[in-house]
Amino acid sequence: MKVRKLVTIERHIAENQAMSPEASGEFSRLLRDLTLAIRIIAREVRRAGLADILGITEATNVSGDVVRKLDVFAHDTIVRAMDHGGHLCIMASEEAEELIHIPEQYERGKYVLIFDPLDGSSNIDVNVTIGTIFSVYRRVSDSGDGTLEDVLQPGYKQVAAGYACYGSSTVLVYTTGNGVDIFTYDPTVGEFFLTHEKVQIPKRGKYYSINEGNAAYWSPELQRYVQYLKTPSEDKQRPYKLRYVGTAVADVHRTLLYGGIFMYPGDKKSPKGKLRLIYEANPIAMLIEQAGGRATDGERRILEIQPTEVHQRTPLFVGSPEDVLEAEAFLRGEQQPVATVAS
Ligand code: AHM
Ligand code: MG
Repeated sequence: MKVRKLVTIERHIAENQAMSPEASGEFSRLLRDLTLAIRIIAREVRRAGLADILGITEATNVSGDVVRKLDVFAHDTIVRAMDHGGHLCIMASEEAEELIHIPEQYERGKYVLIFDPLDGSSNIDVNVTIGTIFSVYRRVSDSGDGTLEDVLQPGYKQVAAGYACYGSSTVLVYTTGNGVDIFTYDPTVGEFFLTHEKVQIPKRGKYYSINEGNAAYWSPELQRYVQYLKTPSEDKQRPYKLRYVGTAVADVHRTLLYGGIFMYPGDKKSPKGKLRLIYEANPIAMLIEQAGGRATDGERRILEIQPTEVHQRTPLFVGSPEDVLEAEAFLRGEQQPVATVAS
C-alpha cells in the first residue's frame, strides 16, 4: 500500500511500538541507532567514487571473498553506532570471523544484532546496487556478555529484520513481525520517510533470478525447473523474464515488489550454495514471509533451520508463494506440479 502521509522512520517506530511484541523504548532506540549507521553508510556509498574508498583491501573475509574498503567502512560504522547504546549483548558480522563483544565500559542489553554490512561486494566498484542486511534477536543467555548460543538462534526467533538497498534511491525495508514497511531516504533532509506500508508480495510473478552461469553444476531437477520457466506456455504466463543483479538485497527487493522467485541453490561445486543462513537467508526469509511469500532451502522452511555455525551457508529459494511451491515440487522430481494458493 502506497503512503501519502509524511511519516519519518523514527515516528513510525515510536507509533508502532505499542503494536510490536517488543514494546519497549530500548528496542526503538536500538533501531534508531541502526538507522543512523545506515544513513552514514548510504552517504559513503553515494560518495564512493569520489572518496577514494573504492578498490580492494588486502584481506579476504571469513567466507573467502575479497573484502572491499567500503565493506570495512560499513562494518566499522555499524559497530561504532551500536556497541555503546546499552541495547545489545553481542553482535555478529559477516565481515568478522569472531563474534563482536560489547566493550567492557558499556552496558550490556537484551538484544543480539547480526548483520551483513555490505552485501553484493562484487558490485561495489561498478556502481551497481549494494545493500546492508540485519537481524535482531532477543538474547537467550541470562546476563553479562552475549554468547554463541545467543547468535545461533533459528530465524523464527528474530524480533526484527530488514535491509537497506542502495539503489536508484536508498530504501529501508523492515519488519518487527507485523508486516513489512518500506522507507525511502531523502538525503536533502537526512530522513527515511515511510513510502509503502504492509507490503504484500504478488502470489505469482513473472521473473526468475538465479546465477545461470552455474547451470552445468545444478541437479537435473533444478535444470528442469528453470527450463520450464523459460518454455512459452499457451496462457502466456511463461516464459518468465530473467533478472540477476548479483546482490541478494537487490534481487530480493525486486522479488518483493514484483513477485517471482530468487534462488541461490546448492550445486555440485557448492552443495550449500553461497548465501549465509544467519546473515542473509534468515532476515530475507522473515521479510518475505511477513509479506506473504515463502522462503525455503528447497525442502525446509529457512526460519526453522537450527544454525550450528556462525558462517554456515544454505541454499535459498524465496519469493512468491506459488512460484516457490512450484520450484519445490520440481526439486522433488514431480514433473507437472499444480501449485495454487487461494487468493
Ligand atoms: P557478499 O556478501 O560477498 O556480497 O556475497 C553475497 C552475494 C549476494 O548478494 C548475491 O546474491 C551473491 O553473492 C551472488 O553470488 P554469485 O556471484 O555467485 O552469483
Ligand atoms: Mg558481504
